[in-house]
Amino acid sequence: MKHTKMAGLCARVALLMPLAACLQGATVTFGNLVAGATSYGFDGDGDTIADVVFSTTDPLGFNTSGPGPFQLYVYQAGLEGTSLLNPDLRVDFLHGATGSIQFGFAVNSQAPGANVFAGFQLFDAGNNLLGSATVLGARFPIPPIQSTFAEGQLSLMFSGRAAYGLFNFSSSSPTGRFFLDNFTGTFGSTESVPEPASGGLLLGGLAALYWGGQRRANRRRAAAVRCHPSTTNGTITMAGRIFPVRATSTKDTPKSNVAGRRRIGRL
Ligand SMILES: [Ca+2]
Ligand SMILES: [Ca+2]
Repeated sequence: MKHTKMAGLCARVALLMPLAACLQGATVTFGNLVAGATSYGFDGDGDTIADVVFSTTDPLGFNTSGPGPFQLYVYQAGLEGTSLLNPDLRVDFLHGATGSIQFGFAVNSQAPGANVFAGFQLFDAGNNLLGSATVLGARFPIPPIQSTFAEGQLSLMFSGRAAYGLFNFSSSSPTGRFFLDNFTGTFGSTESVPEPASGGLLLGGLAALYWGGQRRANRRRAAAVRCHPSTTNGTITMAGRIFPVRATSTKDTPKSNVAGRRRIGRL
């Protein structure tokens, strides 16, 4: 029986372990971006040191006005900047990034085309290219309308540890602007607890729950053993305390048993 319960717990741990790993990613939403700033820092672990830093060479800096509410992949307010440069934006990872990067983007073009896109390149600390991707912007159905501006979602899986990334956005508008939002990845410092420790804590917590339950069950069994009726003097003894037996009719028996169980439960 115990083995069966432990097997059940192990199965639950196995189900929860991937969840713990997933929690180590982070999504940057630029909610506190300051208009006019030329850089934006994301502090994933709360130690006041930015772990992911976005920067532009545009002296006018970023904007926060955004493309409006009718977009699928970009929400007010993301990070807005000029798309007239190449690169338009750079991101640096203080602790490196691993696995994959994903983000939503839009540009101020209403008509999709070959010159409406987002391009992204990732490099390691030795300036070696780890991966790159380009996604054309499109307008998606958002019933009863569709995206106001061409947009898309770029996903890039890669091996190694990325040190920085370069963005190049393109818009068909002469006042080219891009919007970036929901920049998602694993940035090293986003884990407040390292992965193995997370698993250990999870196992420890489940084990404590299991053994706590066993102790409570043992106490209840011990109390039940101490609970034995005296048939000669009309009393019942529970855990050393004596209670009078009021009635012996079959009608009262279930209620008395319930009361007895409630008392045992409070011991
Ligand atoms: Ca930090
Ligand atoms: Ca550009």
